[in-house]
Amino acid sequence: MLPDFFRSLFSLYGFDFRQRAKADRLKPVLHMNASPSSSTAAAVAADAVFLERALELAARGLALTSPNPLVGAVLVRDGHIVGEGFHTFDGVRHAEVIALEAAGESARGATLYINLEPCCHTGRTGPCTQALIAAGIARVVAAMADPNPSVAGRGFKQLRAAGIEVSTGMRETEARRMNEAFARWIVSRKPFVTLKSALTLDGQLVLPHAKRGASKGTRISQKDRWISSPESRAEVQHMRHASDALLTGMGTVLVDDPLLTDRTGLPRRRKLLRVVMDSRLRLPLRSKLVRSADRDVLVFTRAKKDSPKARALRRAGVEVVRLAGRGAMSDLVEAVAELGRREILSVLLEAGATLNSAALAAGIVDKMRMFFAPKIAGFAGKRPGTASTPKHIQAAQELQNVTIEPFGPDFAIEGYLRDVYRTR
Ligand code: AOF
Ligand code: ZN
Repeated sequence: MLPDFFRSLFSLYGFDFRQRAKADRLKPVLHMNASPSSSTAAAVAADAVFLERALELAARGLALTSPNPLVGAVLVRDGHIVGEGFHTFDGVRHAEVIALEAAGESARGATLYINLEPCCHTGRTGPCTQALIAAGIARVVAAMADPNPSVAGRGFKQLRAAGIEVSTGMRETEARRMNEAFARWIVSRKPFVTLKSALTLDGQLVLPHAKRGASKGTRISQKDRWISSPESRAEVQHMRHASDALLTGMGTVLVDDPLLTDRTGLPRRRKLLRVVMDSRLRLPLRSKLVRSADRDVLVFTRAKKDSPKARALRRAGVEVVRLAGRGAMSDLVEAVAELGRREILSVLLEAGATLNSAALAAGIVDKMRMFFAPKIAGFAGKRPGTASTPKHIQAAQELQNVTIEPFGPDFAIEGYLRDVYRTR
């Protein structure tokens, strides 16, 4: 539950609270269609239930589909599910085809519920539109169009041309959110970057006693060093699980010595790539990152590739990539483009104020997620969590589609700096 204090505070400003409970999510759909005929209302309610199932199935592919999208499919005949499936990259087959194979002959006359437009091109597999037409599907309910330029509406067109009834748009917001990283990458070949930060209510990234040297003589437990609650930190683990790469800066590595791993214990197709912006190649060989490197640590630097330090890092299993070194912002643009070339669809930026502000100024950030803890750091004047002088002064950037979600005593504010679905 959101503490009452925050609820009243934010309702004052008219923020949306994201509804998580399934029942709550279905409510608007059911209400909107409650009249005129109850049979229409029942049909819309059934559509909502089966599309919900398709979205649930799609989500099971989390961390298993990249560089492909998350897709879940449900085939329904006479009100019963006759086949379903979800895509994983290693499984190759598309969700529609898995569902068709499960349904067999029962697919004839059935309705397909799916979160993404069926494809009409040949990639690693043949076009799903043709498979659906051949199987005699009568109707398709798809939450969203495929942002892939090879599909982009042509899948729907082919289905309609074959006499299949196509409805789109129901649950579009959730469906788009689920595949926003895919949408960014498939169009631009750049990864979707989420800037994540945990802050006190007075906007600090560091608590006073967590400052280096501040705890001299006193024993501060790890628990008291955290700004955010266990619930927020569990959500951050979930965000890491959903990401292909994590990006941080040398400052954070030197101060926190973080491991930066996905500790959800859930299966993933590729290891979470841990990436450090380290212009002077200061990454300590004894850091947790280096000691745990297993072809999953990548350092972007301006230092020479064959320096003794670079060679030592490589021997320790770290990949070192040299950047042109035209400045912090262009370094970031170059680094992110390189990650895109490596089929990294999503990057979680977990860094300090300096790298965060350079990333914002460089225009690489798509979404921000700020976890606010109801704590006051109370630094008088000095702001140890922030860069001493802002290096990248710029106009304020406004976030779009802002939502707020509670995590224990904390709340997370999420908002977008770019609409990845607006390509023109
Ligand atoms: C998927 N899984 O269930 C659906 C996809 O190279 P391919 O043949 O796997 O094609 C990948 C494209 O197919 C993908 O970019 C998307 O546009 C479309 N739909 N892809 O991986 C699926 N339905
Ligand atoms: Zn397909």
